[in-house]
Amino acid sequence: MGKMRTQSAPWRAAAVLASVLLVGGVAACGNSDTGGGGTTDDGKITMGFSQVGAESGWRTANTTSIKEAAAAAGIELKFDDAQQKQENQIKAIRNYIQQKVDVIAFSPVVESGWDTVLKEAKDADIPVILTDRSVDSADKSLYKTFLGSDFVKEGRLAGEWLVEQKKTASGPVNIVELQGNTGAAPANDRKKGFGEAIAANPNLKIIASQPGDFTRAGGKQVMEQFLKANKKIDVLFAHNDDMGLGALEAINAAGKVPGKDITIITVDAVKDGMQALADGKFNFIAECSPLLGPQLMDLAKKVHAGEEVPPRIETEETTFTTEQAKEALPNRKY
Ligand code: GYE
Repeated sequence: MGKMRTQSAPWRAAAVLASVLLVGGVAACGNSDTGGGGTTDDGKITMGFSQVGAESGWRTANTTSIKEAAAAAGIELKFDDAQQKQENQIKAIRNYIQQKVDVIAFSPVVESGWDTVLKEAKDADIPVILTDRSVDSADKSLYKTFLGSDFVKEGRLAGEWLVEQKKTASGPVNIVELQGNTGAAPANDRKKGFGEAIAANPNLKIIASQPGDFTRAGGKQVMEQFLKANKKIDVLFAHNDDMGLGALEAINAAGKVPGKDITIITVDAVKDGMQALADGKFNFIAECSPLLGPQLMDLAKKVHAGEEVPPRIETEETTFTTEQAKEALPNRKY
């Protein structure tokens, strides 16, 4: 008997250990607290999301939209704020891969330099969804889809409005441009679209163009420099509302009247921007919607289920003049 016991005990211990591992393993798949992901048995999807930062009103609204939509869709969200640093985003994505989340979604702070980490996600069989901003990777198989705005179009709409406004201008119209963070898709593309549109009138000239990093502080500081260096500034094109709002302070401090002495065009149409437009301090805004959460969660469910999704999903947007901003403001959600 004694002999039997010594023989069976290790066997039984191994069997118990195996079943513990099995149960533990299955449980870990559906439980993000343990860092689990992979194939869930309870249908709960875990999403790892790497956000750009908290640089603007747009970004805050985007983060809220994603968090609310994840909760509403029953998706377990792991969220990381990269503080506008690519290295932080790469680190967050690698963590999500290690934790075996079901889906990775992110808004790339800049366009270039993602191939290696995206390849790592692909090799780990974790689908990636790009949201808001895109990457310039030649290998489109590295991500499932890109959900976001057409930034070139936003720049073009801003430029076309200006061309129309200045069609009777006989002399040069001096434009200064506040760009988003260097290398970001919305900075590159809005610059491109705007530049192409204003080429229709050779009187329209960009005399200075610098990054203000999409922040109010950046917009204020760079606008101060523009005002110091240039006597005659007729137009400001800011790649987002926040930089335009920061620039207002610099323009006021220089004793000029925003919206009158200097025509101000921005992008986004967040509440503060829309208020400035309604007040006549801004003159035109090309809208960019941050409310991407619900569509993102739908896409996550689809790619997780192995369904095909379109490679590009474009956000619908409009433009606003002062009159239109006054009308839209009371119902503006963000
Ligand atoms: O316009 C700006 C934000 O990527 C579309 O990023 C987004 C841009 C948005 O900081 O306000």
